[in-house]
Amino acid sequence: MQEKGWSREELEAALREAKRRDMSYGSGRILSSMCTTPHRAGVEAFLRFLDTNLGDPGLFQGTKELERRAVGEIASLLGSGSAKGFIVSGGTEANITALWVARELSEVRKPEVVLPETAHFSFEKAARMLGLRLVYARALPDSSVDVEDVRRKLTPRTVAVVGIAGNTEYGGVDDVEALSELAEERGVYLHVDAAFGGFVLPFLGELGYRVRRFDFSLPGVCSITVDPHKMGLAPVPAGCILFRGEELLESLQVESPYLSMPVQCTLLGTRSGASAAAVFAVLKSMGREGYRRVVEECMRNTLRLKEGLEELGFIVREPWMNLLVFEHPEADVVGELRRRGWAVSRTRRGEARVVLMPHVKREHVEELIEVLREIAP
Ligand code: 0PR
Repeated sequence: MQEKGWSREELEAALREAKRRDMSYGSGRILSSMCTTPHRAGVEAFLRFLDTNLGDPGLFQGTKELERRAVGEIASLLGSGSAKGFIVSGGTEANITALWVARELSEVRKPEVVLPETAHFSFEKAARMLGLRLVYARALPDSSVDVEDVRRKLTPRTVAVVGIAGNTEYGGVDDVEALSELAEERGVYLHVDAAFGGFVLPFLGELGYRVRRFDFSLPGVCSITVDPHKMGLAPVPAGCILFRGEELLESLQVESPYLSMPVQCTLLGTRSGASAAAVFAVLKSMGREGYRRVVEECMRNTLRLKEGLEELGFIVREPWMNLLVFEHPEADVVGELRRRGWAVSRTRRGEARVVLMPHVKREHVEELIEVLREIAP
C-alpha cells in the first residue's frame, strides 16, 4: 500500500478507468447474465442501510424487521404464508444452506443427493463442503429431469432430492409435482432451486402462460432458493432461502453468546442489512402488477427473437421462460456474436444461450436480429 492517501482526482481517474472497461447493462449487449439493472428504490434503500449488519440483529431491529417482511412477501409469492428464511448473498449460499439443513436432519453415513444433470455448479461447491456425494439424474430432451431416473437413483443414503425451476442453461422447469410425490412417498427432503424462475414463473402463470408448479403448494417441497438479484430486480448481492417451517432451521443453530441474539442460523456471520432493505424496497415498489409487467415484456422480447431467428433458419429451442437457446447448422453463432461485442454464453452442447433480462429492450432485440442476419450464411 502506498504511504499517502490519494487525492479525490487520482481516485476518480482510477475508478472511471475501471468503469470504462466494464460492460454496462444499458448498452443492451449483455445477453449472458441473469442479473440486470437494479430497481432505483432498491439502490436507494441499499445506500441508506449500507452500515447495517444482520449478523447482530439486536442492534438493527428495524432492518431485521425489513428482512422478515421481505422474506414473508417472497414466501407468499411462493405459496406459503408461513415459510421462514433469510435474505442471503445469492443462489450459491441459498443452495449450500438448503443442503446443509438436509444433511443435518439425517443421520446417514456417506450421504448422497440426487439432482438433475442440469443443476447449477453451486451444488458441487455445496457437496464438496458438506461431504455429500452427488448422484446426477439425466435430463429429458426438454432439459427437465427424468423423474423415473431420479426414482431409480434413490438409495437409503439419499438425504435430499433437488428439483430446478428455471435451469441455468435452458430455463427448463422440472416436474416438481412428481418430485414432490416421490419425496413424500420415500420420506426424503426436497429442495427446489428457483434462483432464476422464482421471480418469473408465478407471473407467467398470472399472464396466462402454462407453467409447471414448483412451490410450497406442493406438500413435499421443504425449501426453495430464489434470487432477488436475478429477476427480482434487487441490487447484487441478494438471494433468498426459504424453508417450509422454522423447525427445519433449528438444526443450523450455532450459539452466538456475546451477540445480541443467542443463536445464529446463517452461513455468514456479518451479513448485509442493505441487501435485505433493498429487497424489501423493490418488492414493495413493484408489487405483483409491476413484476407481471416486466415479465410480460421480457417474454414478448423472447418470442420476438425466436420468431426472427426462425425466419433466418436458426434452430431454436422452445423457451420455458425469458431465456432462448439456438444454433445454426452452418455458423459459429457464439463466436461471431462475441466478435461483434455481444456477450452471449455457450451451452455445454455448443448452442448459443441468451437471457432476455429487463435491460434487453425491444430495440436491442431488433438490432440483434439484424446482426444474426449477417451471421447466418
Ligand atoms: N441456481 C441457479 C439455477 C442459477 O442459475 C444460479 C446462477 C445459481 C443457483 C447461483 O446463484 P449465484 O450466482 O447468485 O450464487 N446463475 C447464473 C449463472 O451461473 C449466475 C450469473 C449471473 C452468471 C450473472 C453470470 C452473470 O453475469 O449463469
